[in-house]
Amino acid sequence: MSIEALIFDVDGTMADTEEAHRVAFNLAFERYRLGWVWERPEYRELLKITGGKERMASYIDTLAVSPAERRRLSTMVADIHAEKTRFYSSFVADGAVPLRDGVERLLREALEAGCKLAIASTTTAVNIDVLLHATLGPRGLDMFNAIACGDQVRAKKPAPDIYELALRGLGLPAEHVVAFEDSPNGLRAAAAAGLRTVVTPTFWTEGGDFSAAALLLPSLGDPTQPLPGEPGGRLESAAWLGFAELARRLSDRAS
Ligand code: XBP
Ligand code: MG
Repeated sequence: MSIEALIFDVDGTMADTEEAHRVAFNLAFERYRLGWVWERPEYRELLKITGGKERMASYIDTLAVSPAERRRLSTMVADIHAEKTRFYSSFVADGAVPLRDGVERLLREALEAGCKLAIASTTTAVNIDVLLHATLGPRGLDMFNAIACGDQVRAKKPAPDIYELALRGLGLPAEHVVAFEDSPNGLRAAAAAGLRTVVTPTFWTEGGDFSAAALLLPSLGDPTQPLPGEPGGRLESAAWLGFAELARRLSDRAS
């Protein structure tokens, strides 16, 4: 079956964003004088909860505070998250978060081949808008036929809802679409929506269960950033994943 669209996750997949998210969370915590600091090891664990607001709510549940204080903190989550998003989106607007190797190349190769593009992300729409503008230019958003993100769905990854919303936006069945992810939660969400998935983990997600991935690579690679040991390991025709090889490999798998 031919590939008619690619659906990309954003955080960790299109760009390695989680350090910027982590710094933004800590600045918002400081602004609200909460005394919370999420260091890298703790944040790596906290990332198992998708959604910044859900992540903060889960963290509050672990705090040794009175029920009244827990309730007070819970009522602040939305405001703290809005402040965090202001910090994060300003970092991204300043160019602090580049696209990962090969992402822009594969996006453009897919469009040139007549393939549609979509996004299925847990982060907020403003974060996606700023990232696409900062990295792909003022027309960056126009490259995508559908953008499913944030609170558009109640059940976040690993639930399939955000991918099902993106598929509806594309008007395509899952069999004709390939997903790109970086995390076990994201892979589970895409697989539950019936999508074959290419996984490119980051520091924040490496070592996860990616057994359901159709293809597992350290990154998509680029002519200027060739993948070590390729072609010949997981790739056949080049040391980076080109759209032609992706279409050939994953169309074969579907038949
Ligand atoms: C990313 C997330 C998001 C980001 C932070 O998951 O879970 O919560 O960590 O962004 P995925 P927000 O890559 O699977 O979409 O604070 O805006 O949620
Ligand atoms: Mg991700």
